[in-house]
Amino acid sequence: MHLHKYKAHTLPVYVMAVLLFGTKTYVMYRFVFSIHMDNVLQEFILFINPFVSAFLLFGLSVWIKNPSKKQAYIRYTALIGSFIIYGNLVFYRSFTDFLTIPQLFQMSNANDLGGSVLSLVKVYDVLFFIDVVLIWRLCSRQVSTFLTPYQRGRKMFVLSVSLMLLSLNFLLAEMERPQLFTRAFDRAYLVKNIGLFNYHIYDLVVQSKTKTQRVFADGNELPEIKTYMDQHIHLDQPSELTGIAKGKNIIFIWAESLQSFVINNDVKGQEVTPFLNELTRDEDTFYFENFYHQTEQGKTSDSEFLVANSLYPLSSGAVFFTHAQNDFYAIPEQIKDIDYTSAVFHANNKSFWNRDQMYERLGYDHFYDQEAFAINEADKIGWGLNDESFFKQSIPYLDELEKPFYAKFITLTNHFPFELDEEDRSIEPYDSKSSTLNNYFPTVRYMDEAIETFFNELQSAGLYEDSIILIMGDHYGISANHHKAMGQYLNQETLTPYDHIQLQRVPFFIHIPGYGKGEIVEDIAGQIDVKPTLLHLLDINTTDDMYFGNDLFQKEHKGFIALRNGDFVSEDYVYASQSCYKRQTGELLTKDGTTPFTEDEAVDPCADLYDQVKRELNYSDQIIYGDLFRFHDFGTQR
Ligand code: GP9
Ligand code: MN
Repeated sequence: MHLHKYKAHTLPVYVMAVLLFGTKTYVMYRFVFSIHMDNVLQEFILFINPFVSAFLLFGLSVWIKNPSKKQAYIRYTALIGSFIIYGNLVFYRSFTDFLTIPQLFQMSNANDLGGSVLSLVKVYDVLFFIDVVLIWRLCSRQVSTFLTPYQRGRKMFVLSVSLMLLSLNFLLAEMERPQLFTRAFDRAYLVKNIGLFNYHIYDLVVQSKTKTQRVFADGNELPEIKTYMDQHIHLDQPSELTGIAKGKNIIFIWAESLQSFVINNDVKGQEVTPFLNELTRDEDTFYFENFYHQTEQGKTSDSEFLVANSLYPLSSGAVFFTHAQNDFYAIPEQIKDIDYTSAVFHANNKSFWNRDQMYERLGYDHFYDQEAFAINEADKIGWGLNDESFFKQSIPYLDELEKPFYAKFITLTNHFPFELDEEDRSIEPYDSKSSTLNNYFPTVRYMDEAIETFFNELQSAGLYEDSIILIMGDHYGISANHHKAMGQYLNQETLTPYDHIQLQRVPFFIHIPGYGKGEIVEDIAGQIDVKPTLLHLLDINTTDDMYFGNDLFQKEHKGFIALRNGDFVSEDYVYASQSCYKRQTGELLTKDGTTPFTEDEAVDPCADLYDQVKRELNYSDQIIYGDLFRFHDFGTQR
């Protein structure tokens, strides 16, 4: 009896607290929040994380000498920790999302929640505090463990173990989701990989960095940027197309990972994209064959940002995450003035890329996320609902939208790792050592067919005639890691930096039913140009606006397309990996910005543009970091 008692006392209270609080946290993550698990590694991380975090938190108590302070620390850590999890749960019940620091300070959200908060609290929720009660009581009973202060060695040991466990957790998280910390992706991913507490700390760091940069800006930076724009970007000459979309619905299809190299191309004798190929030749369609994506780590969300604002995304992280509190004057907000309704359709988790918050900021009226769709097992491919079913299920919603509308459809099936069951394939994969490239072709074809079906469905629903349909590839699907296989496909021994840049072309189509004078446009173009082009099609006056893009239908162009890493393309040159190439031939002109290879190029022909590109990217960054649009008057349409 005595021995038993002694044994029970050998387990220090903080360790008991770790076990109790850790178990509670795990049970809540796994069974109360509906966090979706994709694989065993995620399951494992989710299992260890609550204990790792709890060990770090409660383990700190060994440093406190005073017994009553130590007792209070353990008790209040358990209590406050539980309230943090519980607060998230209440929020989650209403928004299926985790709290962010900005939201915590946003009254509008609190009001949304205010009235219904009681309905989100359940009687059985008291069970989530059982561990707190137990820890509280343990603290008073096992007083003896509080009396003996720990030796320095023991303290260091506890701290080292916590930090090692934490590093292991982060390492596994990074393995499960490379670049998790720089790119963030999705709050649900962050929480399941690093836990709620670490997620809140991460969010705090990101948001404070953003806030500090913002505080130091006062709007004095704007005149210089505006002067630059006035000098280089001329948007005041109407084109033949100006106003053609006035009053029409805009249907904008974001084609996941679609690159231009598949257009009018085949694989093993089979056309890859028969429908899109037909569109390139269609008389109602403009096809931009030298259109570049300009995205970075924020991938799809970066392309959305580029199009909505005609600003560049950031060189690291996803601006959708880091600057979702900024003032923008994005397309959806702008077109409200001409009575357009805006909506996004995307059958994924709404917090992916922080879309739910960013869309509100950009002024979207509706967001049909995965909850708006029935996602049966049979209709799932890869990341979720297949494109066919996605489009089909969207039609009734689209039909109900108030007209005219601006509706964006983000597809999902053609996403890495390009999974598609054999029976769903219309063409065979390619044969190379890269299964990624091999499988890309059948999923691209799948998407091509889904888009064709969507066109037909729009026609049957009577939505086609009165609409203008845009299709754009969001970013590359095949990364530079697959260059060897890509070289084999393109019949090239090696791919140079020039080839790499040319592979950053993504298709862009503007389809205007009944127009009759469409063509293939050879001019260089990029995602930065979509906004001014589209606004002019809608006949919106853009003189007071701030853009870095051109109207693709106007004669005068800025003359280059900047990629986010500083590489660029002009009508004559391609600049990549510190080298200047002739755009039409790929001939290497200068290397490392210094050595001209040809006699007639006395100086590096890319040098001037190089400086301008740097300058422009820097201006765009300044606007985002300083939240400078809050100081700009966007004129009458605001
Ligand atoms: C996720 C989808 C894909 O919702 O947009 O994102 P990506 O990985 O392509 O950026
Ligand atoms: Mn994408």
